[in-house]
Amino acid sequence: MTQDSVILSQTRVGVCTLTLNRPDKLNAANDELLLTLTTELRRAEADAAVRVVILTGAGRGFCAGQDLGDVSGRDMTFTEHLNHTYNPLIRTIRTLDKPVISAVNGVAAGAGASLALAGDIRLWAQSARLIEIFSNIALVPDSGSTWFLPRLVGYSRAFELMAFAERVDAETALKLGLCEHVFADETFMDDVQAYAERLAQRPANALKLTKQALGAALTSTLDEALDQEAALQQLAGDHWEHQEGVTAFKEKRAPDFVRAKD
Ligand code: LHQ
Repeated sequence: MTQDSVILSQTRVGVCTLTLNRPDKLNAANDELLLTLTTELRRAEADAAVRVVILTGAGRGFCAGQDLGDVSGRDMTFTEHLNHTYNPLIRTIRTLDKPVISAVNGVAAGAGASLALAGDIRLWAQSARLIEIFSNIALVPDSGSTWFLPRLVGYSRAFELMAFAERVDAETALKLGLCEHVFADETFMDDVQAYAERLAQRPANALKLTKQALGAALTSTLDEALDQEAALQQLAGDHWEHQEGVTAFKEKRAPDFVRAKD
C-alpha cells in the first residue's frame, strides 16, 4: 500500500486506522475505494495485532458520498451498484468482530453520511458536518441511512433531515445522538487515537459478543434478546478474559485483557 492508495492503512498500539484517500474530491467514493475499504476491514479483522479499527478521511472531508463524476456510463443499475459496493461495506462494518470507530474529520454527505453513522462509535471533529444530501439529486438515502438515522433521531426528524438535506453541525449532532464525542479540529486524530487505545485495552472477546448482541437486539423481541444474551454470556463466561476480570477484582488490581492469556 503506497501513499497513492485510495485507502491508507496504519496500525499502532492495537489500533488500525483506515483513511479514505481521495482528498481532492472530499474522499468521494468510487468502486475502487469502496471495494478496497471492505478488503482492508476484513484484513484488519483477521490481524491479531488489531483490536480496534478507525475509519477517517484524508484532508478536509470525511466522505462526500458517491463520486458523481464516476457514475455516468457505468454498466450497472443503481441496485446492482449498491449490492456490489456500498452494501457489502456497510454489512462488513456492522458485523466486523472488532469495534469500528467512524472518525468524522470533515463533511460527510450522502453515502458518506451513512458511513459516518455506521461505526459502532462516532467521534466528530468540531468542524465536521453531516448532510443526508441524496434529495438534492432526487435520490433516496442509501447505504444504511434509512436504517441508522430514524433509530437515532426518530422518524420525523430523520425525514426532515433527508427531505431538506439539512447540514448537521457537530454541536447539533452531539445533541441528536449522531456522535458520542466532539474533539477540537487541531488535536482530532490524536484524541481519536487516544480514545481508540483506551477501547483497545477493554476485553476484546466480550466486546465482540456485545456487538453481536446489540446488533441482533436492534431487530429482535425482548424474548429473543434474553435468549441471545443467555447464549452469548456462556461464550463470554467460558473465556479467559472473564477469569482475568474476576481474578483482578479479587486481587484489587486493574485487569490485563491484552497480555493475559489462558
Ligand atoms: C466531488 C463530490 C462528489 C465528485 C465533492 N463527487 N466530486 C449515489 C449514486 C449511485 C449509487 C450509489 O449511491 C449513491 C449515494 C450517494 O452518495 S448520492 C450523494 C452524492 N454526493 C453528493 O451529492 C455530494 C456532492 N458534493 C457536495 O454537495 C459538496 O461538495 C459538499 C456539500 C459535500 C461539500 O461542499 P464544499 O465544502 O463547498 O466543497 P466543494 O463542493 O467545493 O468540493 C470540493 C471538491 O470536491 C470539488 O472539486 P473541485 O475540483 O471543484 O475543487 C468538488 O467537485 C469535489 N466533490 N463532492 N460527490
